[in-house]
Amino acid sequence: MNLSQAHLSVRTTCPYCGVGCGVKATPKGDGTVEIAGDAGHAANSGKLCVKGSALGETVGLDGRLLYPQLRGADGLRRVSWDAALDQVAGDWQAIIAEHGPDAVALYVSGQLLTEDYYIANKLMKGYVGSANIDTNSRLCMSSAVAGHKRAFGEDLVPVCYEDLELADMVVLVGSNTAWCHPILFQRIARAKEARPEMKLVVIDPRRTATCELADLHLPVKPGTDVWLFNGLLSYLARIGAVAPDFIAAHTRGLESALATANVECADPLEVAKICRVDPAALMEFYEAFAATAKVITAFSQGVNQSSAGTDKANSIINCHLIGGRIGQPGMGPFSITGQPNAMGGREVGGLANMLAAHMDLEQPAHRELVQTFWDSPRIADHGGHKAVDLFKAIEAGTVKAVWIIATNPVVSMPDADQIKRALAKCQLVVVSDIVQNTDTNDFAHVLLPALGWGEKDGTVTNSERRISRQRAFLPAPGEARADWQILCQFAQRMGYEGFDFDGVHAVFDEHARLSAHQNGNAPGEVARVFNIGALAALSRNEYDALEPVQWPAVRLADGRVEVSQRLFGDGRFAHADGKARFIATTPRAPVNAVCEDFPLALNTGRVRDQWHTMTRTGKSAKLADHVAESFVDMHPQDALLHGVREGELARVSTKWGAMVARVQHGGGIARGSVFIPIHWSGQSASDARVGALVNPVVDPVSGEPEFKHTPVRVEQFRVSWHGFILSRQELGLDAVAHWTRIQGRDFARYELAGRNTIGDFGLWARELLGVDGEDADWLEYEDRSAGVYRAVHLSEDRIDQCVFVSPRQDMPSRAWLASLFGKERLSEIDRVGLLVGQPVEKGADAGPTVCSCFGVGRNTICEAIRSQDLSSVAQVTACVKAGGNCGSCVPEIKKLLVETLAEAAS
Ligand SMILES: Nc1nc2c(c(=O)[nH]1)N[C@H]1C(S)=C(S)[C@@H](COP(=O)(O)OP(=O)(O)OC[C@H]3O[C@@H](n4cnc5c(=O)[nH]c(N)nc54)[C@H](O)[C@@H]3O)O[C@H]1N2
Ligand SMILES: Nc1nc2c(c(=O)[nH]1)N[C@H]1C(S)=C(S)[C@@H](COP(=O)(O)OP(=O)(O)OC[C@H]3O[C@@H](n4cnc5c(=O)[nH]c(N)nc54)[C@H](O)[C@@H]3O)O[C@H]1N2
Ligand code: SF4
Ligand SMILES: [Mo]
Repeated sequence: MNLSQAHLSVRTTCPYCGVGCGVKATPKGDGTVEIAGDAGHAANSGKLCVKGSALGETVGLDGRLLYPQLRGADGLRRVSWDAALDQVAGDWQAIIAEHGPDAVALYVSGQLLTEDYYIANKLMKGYVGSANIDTNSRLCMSSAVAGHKRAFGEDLVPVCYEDLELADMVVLVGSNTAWCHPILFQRIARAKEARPEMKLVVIDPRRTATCELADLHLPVKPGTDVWLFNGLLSYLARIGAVAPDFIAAHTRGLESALATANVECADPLEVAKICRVDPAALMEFYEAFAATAKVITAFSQGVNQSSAGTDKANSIINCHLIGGRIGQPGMGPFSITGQPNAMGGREVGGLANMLAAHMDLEQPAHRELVQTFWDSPRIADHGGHKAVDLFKAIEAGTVKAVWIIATNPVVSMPDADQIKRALAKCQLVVVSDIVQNTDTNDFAHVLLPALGWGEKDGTVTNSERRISRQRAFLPAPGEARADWQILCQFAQRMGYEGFDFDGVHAVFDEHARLSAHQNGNAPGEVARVFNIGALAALSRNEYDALEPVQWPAVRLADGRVEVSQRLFGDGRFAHADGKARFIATTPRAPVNAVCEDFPLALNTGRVRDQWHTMTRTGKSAKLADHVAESFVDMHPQDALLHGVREGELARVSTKWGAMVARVQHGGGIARGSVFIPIHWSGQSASDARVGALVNPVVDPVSGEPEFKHTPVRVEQFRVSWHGFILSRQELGLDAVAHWTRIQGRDFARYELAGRNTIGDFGLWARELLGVDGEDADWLEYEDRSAGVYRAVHLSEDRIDQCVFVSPRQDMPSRAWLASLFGKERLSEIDRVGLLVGQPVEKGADAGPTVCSCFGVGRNTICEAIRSQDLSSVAQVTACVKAGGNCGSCVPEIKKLLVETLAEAAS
């Protein structure tokens, strides 16, 4: 980008979830970037959720990894790209020469662009000659992929987003859509508003924000989905809600699937008991499904991340096949993808058990096709290690070098302490990332700086198979390079030909050509539905101007381009005989059952405003407040039983690891389970990395880990004091028993808890805050006998730092204190407030953030509801703005309305 381009809007794609919203980014002269939704993008028509809206706050260069670094005896030191890549290539060559190609591995990510991913896969499978390339999509979508392949013969998502709006019933299974795919959720919400008879069913053990809109919520016992859908299959067959012609012409295997379903699931009462749901509610679901032609069953991690994940997916697909609810507008099974390019990764064959362009490693004809196209010296002929096995092989020493790209496995893998052990033992760990400090980077021998969102160019594919461009609008910082480029430069050092591309468009071109290469039914060809031949041979300019387009995008013999919005409309599936398969799915419980020592089931997942390990969203103050700290959500009775109290810290442990989190009664969880979010790492908290607790059990077909079910124990985490600090300077808090760091607008906030006795508060506080000199402007209040202490460090009448300590949990409002950091000088009233420990002015405490876009707190909303008699979300928005931008907080405002009105009525 050159300077004259500043101030021009660039149309690009959001780097977070698989909805794949179009974004308009406008770099301003002062280094900031203005972000808006792209009204021309079919996924979002101009809307963005709160994470997308906050993208501008995450593109700054603080904390970025900007130069290649090598680890020596005295830590990391900066080196040239040549030195870094020579080192990696030299080591890989030596290891491959001595131990063979399976002794090296890539571990990559659904957050890579398709072009990066294509190169990584080509490098490993065609040149190194090993399929030891796996990706964090193994943790995410691999059960859906395996389910699709079993049912359809190819990894194909049959529907498009519009189908959610055309459906008469949407079933969301194991998906907290309101928080994790907010723009899709809003599309459903608007459709339902226009047609209130449209039915929304949510199947999730928790009562999530998604349930606020649901007509029916089935809070299933964790892990019982196969029983539920086998029960539905059995019911549909029994009452004759089937499509005999469709079944006969287009499917196989119903008999055995049905026989299997009937073994345990023929009696809905029995199913209700096993799934622990109200039998009447279950029947309501079954009857509505049977009575509705246009049904979409959308599923996500509550389905995939299970030791029965692939069977869960197929048990859902079975129910669509039996009634022919597939291939037509408004109907079908719909695996919602998580990461921005989960789909693109699947297109290039980024998993250890796939080839490229939807071809199979096990099939000699497929291997030959790909190898000939690449003109590569070799081709991997057996599957590589899937993620969990890969890190086991690293610990065992059979894999001696791993290159980790755009993922943070020390946080996100199950049994995450095992990942630490593996990396600590590994001969060569290379990490390509965009930030300097991550839990994984701590183990890197070589750190390589990658270009991030806004700096790099390429394509991503969203949940509805729509390919969109990510475009650069910022200059490359430091010496960072694009991931595909780094890999190509490495490949050339390895002596491989086939990596000489004169731009990212050329990589895309090769990928598009391969998708169409010998793709047909003639002898010697391999038919695949994935075909983007129409996008081959784009010039650099055409590629830059590429509009979002769904695949397949096929160039017909007469030159016309045919794009398919949805698949299977003609009843033809991708198995050789053209028929879909019913899969017999025998239900089974999660592998590790709760027991006396670990009596609760740990469920893990996401919160609304953070993205995974927070390396990017963690930089935004706007996103920090909604959920500031890790928590363990549990039922009040379970809390009582285990001796922990709401608001206090608890130690949560499993056979694999332990962490500390604050107890919360969100009101949405049944007895027997607890829920902990996945976002906190060693960078953001002393001990809140939940991956360390998760059992490394995987689905036998897909290899996807059972992230949603690990037996745990919850017990009191005894502390002698609680506290928090707001500070304009970053602090090191290793001496404190428990801490969490939260990004503020002009400061960092630290929540603390200590197990020690503080002798001299003043001394302790000055040391912790790094305040020296007697003449520092320092206000303090101390009540020794009560153990209460507060101090404020001012510089030139502006608040610089403050610290509060108390033996009790209830302390002054952080929102109020945060507001003081925005003031150029503190008033007398502010100072008095600081010393008494609460705001003196009415309304000064907005409460915890509900609406992140406008920074509206809970107190403000509830006060407005009470004082102005508000009764709808629209009125709340009109009054205090909350909910008026991205709408992600609407489910929570609804909940506050109900609660506040109920309070007022009582
Ligand atoms: N805000 C935010 N959005 C994101 C992400 C993020 O980090 N933050 N990440 C993105 C990614 S990569 C992904 S994969 C998606 C994930 O999107 P989702 O799958 O919607 O999110 P999760 O919170 O992982 O889990 C979904 C739900 O599964 C439920 N569940 C647990 N066990 C079971 C079960 O046995 N059966 C059923 N039916 N449900 C169960 C959980 O209670 C949870 O509410 O989100 C994407 N979007
Ligand atoms: N307990 C539990 N664990 C889970 C899950 C769960 O539900 N429960 N969900 C799983 C799922 S679905 C997923 S998708 C994973 C996600 O887990 P991860 O992939 O480990 O999480 P991220 O924080 O997204 O990691 C992305 C990394 O890439 C870096 N990065 C960003 N952009 C670029 C780039 O352009 N190039 C390069 N080279 N690096 C970049 C970021 O700084 C960050 O370090 O977590 C999985 N882990
Ligand atoms: S829904 Fe939000 S996070 Fe997902 S792509 Fe759209 S703006 Fe980005
Ligand atoms: Mo994911």
